[in-house]
Amino acid sequence: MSISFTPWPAEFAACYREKGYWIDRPLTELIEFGEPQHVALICGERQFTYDSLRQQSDNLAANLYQMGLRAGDTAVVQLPNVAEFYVAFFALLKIGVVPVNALFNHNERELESYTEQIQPRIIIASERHKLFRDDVFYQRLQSLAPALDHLVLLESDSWAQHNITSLAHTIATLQFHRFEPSQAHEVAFFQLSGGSTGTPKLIPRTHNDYYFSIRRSAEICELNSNTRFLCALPCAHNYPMSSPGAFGVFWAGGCVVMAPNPDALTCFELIEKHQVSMAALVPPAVALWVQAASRYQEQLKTLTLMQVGGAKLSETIARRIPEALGCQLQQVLGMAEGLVNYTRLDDDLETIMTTQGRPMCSLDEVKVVDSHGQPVANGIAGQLVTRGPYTIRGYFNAPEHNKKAFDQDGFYHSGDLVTLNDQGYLTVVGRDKDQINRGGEKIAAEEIENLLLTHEQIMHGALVAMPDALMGEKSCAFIVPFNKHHTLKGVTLRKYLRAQGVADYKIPDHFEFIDQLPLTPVGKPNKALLRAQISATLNLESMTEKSK
Ligand code: J2J
Repeated sequence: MSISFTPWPAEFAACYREKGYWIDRPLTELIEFGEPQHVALICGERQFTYDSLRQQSDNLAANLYQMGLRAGDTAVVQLPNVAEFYVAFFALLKIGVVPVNALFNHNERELESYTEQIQPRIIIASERHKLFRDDVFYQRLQSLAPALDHLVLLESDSWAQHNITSLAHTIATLQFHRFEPSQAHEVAFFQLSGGSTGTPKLIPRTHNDYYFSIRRSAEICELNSNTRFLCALPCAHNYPMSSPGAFGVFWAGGCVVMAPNPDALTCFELIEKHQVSMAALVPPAVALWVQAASRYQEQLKTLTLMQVGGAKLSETIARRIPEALGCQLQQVLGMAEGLVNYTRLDDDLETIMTTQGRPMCSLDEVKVVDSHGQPVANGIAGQLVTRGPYTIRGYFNAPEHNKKAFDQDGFYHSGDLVTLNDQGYLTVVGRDKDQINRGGEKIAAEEIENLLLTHEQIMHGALVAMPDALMGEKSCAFIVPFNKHHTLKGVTLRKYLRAQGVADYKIPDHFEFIDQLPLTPVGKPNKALLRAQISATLNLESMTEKSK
């Protein structure tokens, strides 16, 4: 059975096919073109040729099939930045199993939510994550998804054997099977939404739409078999996966070098050791690279392209990148829902430094609209709304939310406030969604507010962004306790949230205790005011700090 999703209207689908954007081929094809003996993937001391990447994902696919997994089944995968992430992804798709790839820093709550939503038959995870050091959490997931009957763990058999399969062992065991991925117009896998609601939304991506977005991205970034891409961001994120990311590099027959994290010195060593030519980072990481680079220029000699996206890059840092890192900058404004914008490699310097690029395809329809949905003039800020050949028409199983996030014409309302210039380039100027962008990591305010409200001493809670020199934004929770003589403290609330099993990056960086929440005329928490308030407090603090 295939996964249900909101399809593109037939006339749009026909047009995307006619243009050659949708080619009705499965995503598994991405690893089929590389030269057999060319290195596709480097992970620590291990190197995988295209031949071995294909063979290992074949083995795993056949073994998963033997274990009883079938087309239309779903999987929750949570792996760190390791080669097995890709092996597992292609293996699952080869037999038509539809995965959602959780981020490695996701925790109980996120994994439970994905499990409830997609009802997986298999979890592929790693004992390096505290949740999978024993089988307590797996059993909890089983209680949420009755069909869940397989746990496959990355680091073989370190604990109780029953029903647990070792990923390494399964990959290495030769098996033959004829593969049948799902149809190209069907859902291939789920991507994760940054979200602005209480429950994390899932994004159904079809083979056709995702494959197009990867091919077009690879073209724009001029990838070829000599490209050596450093995957330093979490490999499951849409950006290092597809813009053009590891998948674009596989399609072009190049090589992906895995980094455990974006730490500058770790990455510089990898760049030198493996002659990396291109990397993708978020703004806080690139700022640290720029700071550290002066003493390591020798190591960065092979780097020619640095992509920056996920959050707004300050113009000051942007301008320092070419000289500090000795390479070209490319800005990327993307979203897991679809639309990706790039500055082009041959754009003039001003465009590269001051915009977040333009859509990658001529059939990306992009409008900048005011609060009534009316297009505004170029140069005026408004909300970015879009539809196109690789932008979804609806979240998975979320009819109510879809009514708000998509309009009647199928445009996705991104919640990003942007300006459009006469050349069609977008500049992000703000946000009209209840989300905090913590250096590229997205936090849905409502999710954390709902959790805070379960605390017996809390009457109201509002999570807002506060400025931060390195991260761009951090999160601040304004708390109204029931009792004026409350005993609440930041540290206890942090502990409380951690105990609820929420990912660490979502835990508020700062707490402010107040008597009442300021309200807007319609009676909602006035978050603009709260943001202004916390900015003013921080300013004052930094001024007193300086004057000491
Ligand atoms: C400002 N805000 C940005 C940018 C994303 C490529 C690159 C990034 C993502 C991503 C992605 C921004 N300047 N350059 O999926 O394929 C904010 C916007 C956007 C949201 C999407 C890709 N680049 N953003 O970040 O789904 O608010 O995807 O709507 O995680 O990040 O977040 P996400």
